[in-house]
Amino acid sequence: MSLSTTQNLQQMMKQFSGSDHVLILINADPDAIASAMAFQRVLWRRVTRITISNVNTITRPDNMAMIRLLDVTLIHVTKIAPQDYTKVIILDSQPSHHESFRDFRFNVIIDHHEPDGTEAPFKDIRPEYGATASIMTEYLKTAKIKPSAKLATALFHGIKTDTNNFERMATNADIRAFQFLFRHANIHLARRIEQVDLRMNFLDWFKLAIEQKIVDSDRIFVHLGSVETPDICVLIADFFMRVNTVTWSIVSGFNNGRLVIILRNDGLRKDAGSVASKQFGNLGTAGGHKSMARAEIPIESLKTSLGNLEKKSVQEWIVNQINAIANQGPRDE
Ligand SMILES: [Mn+2]
Repeated sequence: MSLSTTQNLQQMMKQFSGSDHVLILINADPDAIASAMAFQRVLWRRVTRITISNVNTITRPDNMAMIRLLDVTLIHVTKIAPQDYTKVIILDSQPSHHESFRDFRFNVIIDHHEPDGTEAPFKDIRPEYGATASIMTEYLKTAKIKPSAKLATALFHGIKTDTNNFERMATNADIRAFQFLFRHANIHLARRIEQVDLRMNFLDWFKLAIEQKIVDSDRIFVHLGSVETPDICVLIADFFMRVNTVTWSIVSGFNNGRLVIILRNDGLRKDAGSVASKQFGNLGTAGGHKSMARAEIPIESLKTSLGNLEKKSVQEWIVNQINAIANQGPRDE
């Protein structure tokens, strides 16, 4: 970075005056929500009004819990009047990332994705960072603001989410921010937010999955039929992996004109991603990593291939596709 954080903070603050009505636009996920909270705190009492607005619809239960438990007020972009605002900020995204951003001219862009080339009076884009929350934590520290427990918890959760608990790329800057936030965050609240991943009606899908599962030695399969969101298949596939003898978990459902198949394994055996692409890739899209994979097959190609879409036939077909390759020995390297 050519500018020091102090210079960055000064440059950034120069964009605002006391009469400003500030709009912060985000694609709401934990990192973006936390970054918006931090930005709001930095500008607190320095502008007339600050509104945080989300361009996406928030459906993930953990994000809903974060908003509720940390008292965040978000207004959907369709419910705001853009002309009421004198300054517009985008955090944890850039203007080309979502069509709803295109109608705005931004005064400030702060993000950690690769630069999309959009010009703005103030830009701070650091692709090497694991989270925008880490950048915003530096702004707080530089401004000598001690974050409230809720703000620190939000940033803490944002960094954990975007770095997948530091399993994904993170820099020393992310680690430093995390260490600082750890001292101020409410760890119980952070754990609670992290723990929430279900909606009440998902419990019915767990019941169905447990009742209808097929256990074939160390493999568990279940085809759920039509599901309201493929997230249900992901949650149940992860849930079955928690059974001590299970090495493969394959959960599928129909959603939005496709058969979605979620594959999980213990990471010791065959590569889930290559199993998915070998066995399902010819009918749709498939891929993933060593222990996690996903296939999506358009209903028409499945129907052509199977002859029908009955629950039983679909389930049998998936079991056969997996067993055909997974029985070929412990490793495919
Ligand atoms: Mn992010």
